[in-house]
Amino acid sequence: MNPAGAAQLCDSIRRIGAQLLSIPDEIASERPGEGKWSKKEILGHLIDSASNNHQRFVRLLLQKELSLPGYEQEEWVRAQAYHMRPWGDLVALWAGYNLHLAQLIADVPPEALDHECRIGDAEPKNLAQLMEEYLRHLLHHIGQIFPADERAE
Ligand code: NI
Repeated sequence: MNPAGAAQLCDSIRRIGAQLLSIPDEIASERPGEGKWSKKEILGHLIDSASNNHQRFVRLLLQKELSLPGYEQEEWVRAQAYHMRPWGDLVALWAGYNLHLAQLIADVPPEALDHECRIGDAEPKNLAQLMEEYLRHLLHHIGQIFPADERAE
């Protein structure tokens, strides 16, 4: 990614962070249904994704081939009680972590992009794929936090 791409990614994260902060804490705590994540838990899941992918990205920068464990997403969210945290603290952690990852993604040397990682039992993926999937997954869950009907207002 070129420097302009990195700056754009950082801008997007700051903009999303500001939008997230406009959500009141009590709304962020609401669970839409039995067994469904609150917005706090969705953002917590994204923090878990950031921390796991941070490990993958840095390790894969330094090594051509790698095998790493997956993580149990539901259990991770439950174990860390994201639901009980102040919303502003979660947003700050999410934004700070992703500003760092955006820079890391932007600065990857091209020769590391085909370094391959096997995660759990899945087929190996290269660093370029893992980074793309990371960003797609992030946007998917941000879309859940801001459903289309709310964004249109
Ligand atoms: Ni997810």
